[in-house]
Amino acid sequence: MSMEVFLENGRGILLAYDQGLEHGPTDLNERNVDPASIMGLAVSGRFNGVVFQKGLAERYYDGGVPLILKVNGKTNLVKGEPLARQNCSVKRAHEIGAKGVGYTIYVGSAHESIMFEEFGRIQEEAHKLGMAAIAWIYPRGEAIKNDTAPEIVAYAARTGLELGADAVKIKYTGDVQSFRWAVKSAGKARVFMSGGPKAPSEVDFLTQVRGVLDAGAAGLAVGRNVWQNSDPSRMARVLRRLVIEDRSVEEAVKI
Ligand code: FBP
Repeated sequence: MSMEVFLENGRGILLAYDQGLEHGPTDLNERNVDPASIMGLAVSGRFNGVVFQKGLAERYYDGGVPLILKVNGKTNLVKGEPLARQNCSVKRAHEIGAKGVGYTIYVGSAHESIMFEEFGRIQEEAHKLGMAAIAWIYPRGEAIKNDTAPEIVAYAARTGLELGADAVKIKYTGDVQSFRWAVKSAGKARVFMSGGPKAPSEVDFLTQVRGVLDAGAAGLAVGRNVWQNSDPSRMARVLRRLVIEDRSVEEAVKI
């Protein structure tokens, strides 16, 4: 299944908003705690897709941009080896209007085989319905000492390709050269950078994004670095200039 619906000039910026489940409302403020504000931002900021869990999608998705329905997730209250099981069927995601499903796989976890099995089934069901299957691939658990080490990130990317993901969402290694190997390892699976906590400065974040693009990635799936920004709409415009229009950081911020 193609990712084309989420791409413009071969690039895409996806607005992620499942942190209320993954981290709790401590990530949110008076404004962005309202999912309707994020749906509005996705449309006005011309994002290439928005990522919701089922509960938000059913109540707030308005069809303004393509939807990726996240079909698994967990809170950060659970300790030990990470496992996130499926919580929404692919059929339901399709009924809600999703063009893709998202699923997190914690590679390296003692429970990775359960997530491999679930993702395998979800990918087949999604493709039958003409939807993309996007894997958030996060190396995590006792066995993982450094989840951004180049060989670990490349392994994560490759795992997504091996399991049939149309796109993989992985963390940046911190330098273009090593991330290029991760992108190569992902083969025909498109690579999206995972945003992470709000960066110390806007330029730090944008420089990371420029790095992943220069390494051959398709774009990014980002949440906190956009909707925690003091001016999310401006950040959306800057990101479009950087990612879709392929400008330098210096040019992109001149708005
Ligand atoms: P951010 O840009 O806010 O990091 O969002 C990307 C994302 O993958 C979300 O979809 C997810 O909620 C979160 O990161 C998971 O973060 P982690 O598991 O690293 O705490």
